[in-house]
Amino acid sequence: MEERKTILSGIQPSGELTLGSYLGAIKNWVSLSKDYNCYYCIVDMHAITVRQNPASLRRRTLEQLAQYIACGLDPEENTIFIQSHVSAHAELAWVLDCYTMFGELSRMTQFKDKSAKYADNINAGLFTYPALMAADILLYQADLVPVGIDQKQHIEITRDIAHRFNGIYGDVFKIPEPYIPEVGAKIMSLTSPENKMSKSDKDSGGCIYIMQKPEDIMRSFKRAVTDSETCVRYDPEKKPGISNLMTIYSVATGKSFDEIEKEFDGKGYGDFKPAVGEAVVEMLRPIREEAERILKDKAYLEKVYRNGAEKAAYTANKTLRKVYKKVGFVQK
Ligand code: ATP
Ligand code: LTN
Repeated sequence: MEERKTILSGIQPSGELTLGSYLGAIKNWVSLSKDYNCYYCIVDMHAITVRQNPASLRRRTLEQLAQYIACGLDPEENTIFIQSHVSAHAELAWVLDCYTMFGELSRMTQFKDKSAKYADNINAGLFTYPALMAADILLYQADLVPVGIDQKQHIEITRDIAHRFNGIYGDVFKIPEPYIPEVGAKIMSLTSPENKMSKSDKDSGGCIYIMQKPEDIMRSFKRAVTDSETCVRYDPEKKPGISNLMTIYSVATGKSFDEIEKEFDGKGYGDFKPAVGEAVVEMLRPIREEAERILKDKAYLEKVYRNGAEKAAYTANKTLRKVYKKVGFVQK
């Protein structure tokens, strides 16, 4: 039998999971989880590149774990773990730091954005963030990394680091590919559709959270920014707000843009906006209810993250040992 390909992805517990991260990443994680050998982590070490409140970080990490499972990731079938529980991530990140160039890190758009946003805390971790992310991916010899389009540059630098390392020491790392959805790779803010929907957005109306109450979701969709026309037509340049709502509706219902244009032909935004809201409410309802249920069972969550860390560490340590040997560290 051909060996199953490996998938790895992660999300920072730096805020509540959004509709953007669900449609851009987690939805693909779930569909890939049936056919691949999957590792999904909560990257708490990445989260501290921005100052976090310790109690909130701890709470959100467990909530995010419950939400992963509620979205449909079965912990028996997938390895679900917390990044800081597998020390190989920090260890490989240090080695990779020494094979990552200052110049290439300076070109990362996420670093430029975050250092502008958190100008009083431009720490070294924020700068070397991509080397830790490369370690996350390369430790598991991942073939595919399902993410939204904003993470493509980070997968590219991971590939460059891996090529550089392999070029010196032989085939140590598998070269990973990004796996980006055709529709939903970049969900935009509902209030400023020229910006990505982001959990750290200060304007909470622009963002939908997967645990949000139905009435709040409906309110945000009803208030979504559109344009001065009245027709539902896909044109991201001229109609960014409506095109974003069409994208959301398309992924939530499985309908194509053509079908959506026909469905709302002759109807105005007053019909379309609540229809998108309802589709999202129905898509998220079972996830929210299941996550609330799972979150009450702390013993179960603990079992999941302990098992996950044990399984992940087994694979990660194999790669780490190989790397240590290749670079010339004396074996224990
Ligand atoms: P932050 O505001 O802290 O930058 P974020 O809301 O952008 O966070 P991340 O935790 O960086 O979310 O992203 C988690 C995953 O979801 C990544 O794979 C990312 O590409 C994807 N993702 C995040 N936001 C969106 C979005 N608006 N559209 C599509 N995919 C997204
Ligand atoms: N950089 C990503 C989070 C992240 C990640 C990873 C994604 C950290 N490690 C490994 C995929 C694979 C972000 O900011 N969303």
